[in-house]
Amino acid sequence: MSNLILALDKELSPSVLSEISKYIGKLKIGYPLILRNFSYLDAIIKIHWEEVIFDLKLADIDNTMILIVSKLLNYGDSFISHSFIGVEGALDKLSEFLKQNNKNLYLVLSMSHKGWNDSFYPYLREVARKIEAKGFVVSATKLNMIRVVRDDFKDKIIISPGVGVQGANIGDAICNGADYEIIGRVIYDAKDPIEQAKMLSHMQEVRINECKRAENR
Ligand code: BMP
Repeated sequence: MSNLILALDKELSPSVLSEISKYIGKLKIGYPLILRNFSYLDAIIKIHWEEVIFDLKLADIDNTMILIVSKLLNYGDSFISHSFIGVEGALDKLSEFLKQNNKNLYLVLSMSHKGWNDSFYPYLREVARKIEAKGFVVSATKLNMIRVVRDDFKDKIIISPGVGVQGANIGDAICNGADYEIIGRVIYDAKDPIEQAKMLSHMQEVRINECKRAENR
């Protein structure tokens, strides 16, 4: 299985997704699909995924975030929240609630778009150190930030968006310390999404092997 996460922001048929899941084990679902309807969600989570991650990028008070994730507890394994909202009255209670329900939390530490300001990272790191998260979202378009976060958090999972349309090359985030690369449009907009998923997982493997060999030299 590849180190890829499919960002499904546009729908693909359950039968196509079932084929893709042979190459890509993790699925990230965001608002575009949640707002579609729950019967589609029902159909696609029946496919055997290693992990279904809800990308809600939560940023609210504890009570509201808990009410939101409660609606989706039966559909997924993990939830993404912003970290800038801070600990008390927000992430403390959310992380406690998810833990009680055997669900995981990922925190956003560095985003991929130009307007994101990484000079706030020291504050986000302080928040992240106080919360028991499974891992972090760190952009593949900023390999230096992946190295910084990996250095600060040795045992957390780093998931990394920005490959393809946003400019990052496949495999580079992993070579710099990420665990998974998140890919959306390059797959769901492809003429043949199954072939594309297969090809990308192969390309990622080749690149990871290349950088492992370079490391051992
Ligand atoms: P695409 O491969 O089509 O660019 O999609 C990237 C996915 O990762 C989208 O679902 C987007 O919402 C998400 N994402 C991102 O692009 N940048 C971030 O900093 C954080 C994200 O979650």
